[in-house]
This record gives sequence, C-alpha cells and structure tokens, in this order.
Amino acid sequence: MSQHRRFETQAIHGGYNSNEQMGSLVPPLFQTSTFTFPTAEEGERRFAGESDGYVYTRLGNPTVKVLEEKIAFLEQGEGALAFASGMAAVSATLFHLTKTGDHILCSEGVYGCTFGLLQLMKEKHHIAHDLMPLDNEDSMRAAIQENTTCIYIETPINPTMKLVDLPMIVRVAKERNIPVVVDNTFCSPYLQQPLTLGCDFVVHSATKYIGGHGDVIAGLVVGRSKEAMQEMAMTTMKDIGGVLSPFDAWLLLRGLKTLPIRLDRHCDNAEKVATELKKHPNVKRIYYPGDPEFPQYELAQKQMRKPGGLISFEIDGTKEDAQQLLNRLRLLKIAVSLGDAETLIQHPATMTHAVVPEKQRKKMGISDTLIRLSVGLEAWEDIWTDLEQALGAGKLSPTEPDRLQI
Ligand code: LCS
Repeated sequence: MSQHRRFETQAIHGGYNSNEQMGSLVPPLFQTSTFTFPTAEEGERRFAGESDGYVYTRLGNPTVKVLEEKIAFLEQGEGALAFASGMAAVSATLFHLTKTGDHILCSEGVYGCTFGLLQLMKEKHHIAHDLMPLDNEDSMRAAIQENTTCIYIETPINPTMKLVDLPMIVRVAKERNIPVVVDNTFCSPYLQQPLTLGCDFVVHSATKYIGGHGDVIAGLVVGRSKEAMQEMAMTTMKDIGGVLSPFDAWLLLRGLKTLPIRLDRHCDNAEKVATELKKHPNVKRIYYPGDPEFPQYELAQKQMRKPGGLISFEIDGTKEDAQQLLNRLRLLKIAVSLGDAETLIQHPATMTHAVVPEKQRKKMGISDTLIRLSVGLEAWEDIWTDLEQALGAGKLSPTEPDRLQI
C-alpha cells in the first residue's frame, strides 16, 4: 500500500493484501509450529535460504509476518521483528548491538525491567552502561566513550514523562556512527516516529497501546535497515528465541486497526483529567507533556503528534497517603501496564520501578509520592469523579479501603 496514505488508513490496510489470502478480509491465523516440505530437496533449499517458503514458526510464520510488515510500514522502517514480550524485544536489540567490553549510553530513566536487564548485562556479560539526562549536546559528547556501541532512549520516560530531544541525539550519535534505539512504547507510531527523525531502531512493548485491550504480552523491533533486521532475525531472534505466538500476532493485528482512534480518545481524556488534577489542592505537581507549564512542552509539540495518554502526579503527603489514595478508588484499577481501555493507576516506587535501588530511583525523579495514571477510554467525567473522591477534599488521610465496584 502507498506510503502516501494517512496513518489511520495505513493502520487498517498497510502490510496486508487480502487477494493473496483467498480474499480473507482479516489476516488468517496460521496456528502451526512447523511447515511441511513437499520434498527433501525443497527442505534443503529452505534451510539454505534459497527458497522463500516457511520452515518453523520460531524462524517465521505468515501471521506474524503480516504484523511485522504492518509495523514496519507504520514506523516507516525497512524491517521488523515480533517478540513474545517488550523485554524480549529490548533484550534482543541490546544483545544484537553489543558484545562484552562495550558500553551503552542510556536516558536517565528507563522502565524498571530494562534497568534490570542493563544490570544483568553489566554483571554477567561485562557490557557497561551509563544513565544520563542526555539534555544537551556537550554533556552527551562527553559521555560517549570509545566503546559506546548503542544509545538507548525512552521518550517520554516511564514514569516521569521527561522527554529526550531525538533530533539532537541523532546529530551527536551520527558524528560517531553510533546506532540510536528508541523505546516508543508510550507513544506508538501514531504519536511519534523516531525512524523518520534519524534514529536506527524502535522497540515497543506492544502489550500497551498497540494491543490496546490488556490481553497480550508482546514486543516489536523496527529497523531503518533491512540488513540489520535480517541479521537480528538469524541471531538474537532465532537463537535466543523469544518469538511471538501466531495467535498473539493476530490479536495485535486486530488492535492496530483501531490504534489511532483509541489514542485520540486516550489523549483527549488525558488532557481533561490533567487539567482537573492540576487544580486539585492535594496534587503538588503533574507531569504531563500537554501541560503548557511542563518544562519540555515545546519539545513535545515538535516531536509528538499529541501528548499521549499518561499522566504522572505527585501528591502532597506520604507514601502511605499515595497507597491510601489508590485504595479509595472504586472505578479505576490498581494495576501496572498501560494503554488499555481501562484506566490503570500504579505506584512506581513500589511497583514498576521497585527493582531500581532507592538512590537511583530518586535520581530518576521517582519519589514515594509519585503516582502514574494510564488514562483509559471511559467517559473522562467518570474517571475524574473517581479520582476526585479518592483525592478527597481536605488533607489526604488514610481511610478504610473501599474496593466495591461501581
Ligand atoms: N518498555 C517500556 C517503556 C515499558 O513500559 C515496558 C513495560 C516494557 C518496555 C516491557 O514490556 P513487556 O515485556 O512488559 O511487554 N512496562 C510496564 C509498565 O509500565 N507497567 O507494567 C509493565
């Protein structure tokens, strides 16, 4: 399909031709582990890469391939690979780009398990890393070492919502030919397309907005270069083997069709909830890229189509107050993950980022009173009514948890 069509159209039609699949409107589900060869010689040719047919689902599957082609199309990359989780996608990419003795330069904040993976790579494989604010060219140049083989960025950063200026990063990285990897989970390709800004790889936890319905764990990697993705397919995908199941690929294909329309609603709801949260006396500060007072508001306007569906906020109180606030909610769900139809709320210091040592967590900007909200698709008035009653009118004070559902 033409790259000139708009994103909303590409999300539905891109990467799939029903005429090649007996007219099936929806991509067929090839729920099979292996593929038969008509002859032994054809089997030999397929293993030698001299024939295009499928071999074994860990090496490739037609349903998974439709998903890979669609996401490559949507991120404007030359190739993509699907994995069994966001972390499988992140680890396959980082292991692809590094070897023992190398160094990874990272944005100051990353998802808790990515932080855990970096620790593992350091301790077991002697691959070093530095977490840096990456907020200006000079400090970035100073942080790049002879052995830096990868720059790894989240933007917005989970859960502080800090942004990283991608064109600036690309400018400096290109001076030394260092590949830039962007975790685009918080935005999806509808809100941000790092490859079009010159980055080299995009990774996703497709568990989030891409799936969108809270029923799949999945990851995706998209590359600017077809060759790099082919190499990854034959190494860190095939041999480490964290591949996506065909059924989960099929669910993601269903989710992708409504990605833009869902995200429009997530973004509209988030904007309304953020406006109310900001006015509330028990909220000390909000972190939301669509807030005109957000320190990187201008960058958000430049780099992202819309500010996204996540809001973090600091309450005026203690860790226990933050937990009690969550306990008082009746409609919103206390859960990690994000990007689902349901509004999800969590306490990063004790949940998603609990594995990060306290000192490092504080440096990343994750206090004990920080709460992260993934604004869902409900009527925003109902989301706000529940949050408002949980925040309370006066000073936050512990009450009996009331988890009755409405
Ligand atoms: N990258 C980011 C930015 C994430 O937020 C997550 C998961 C991952 C990668 C890993 O993806 P997974 O393997 O879970 O598909 N983030 C989560 C979160 O914030 N709450 O629960 C999981």
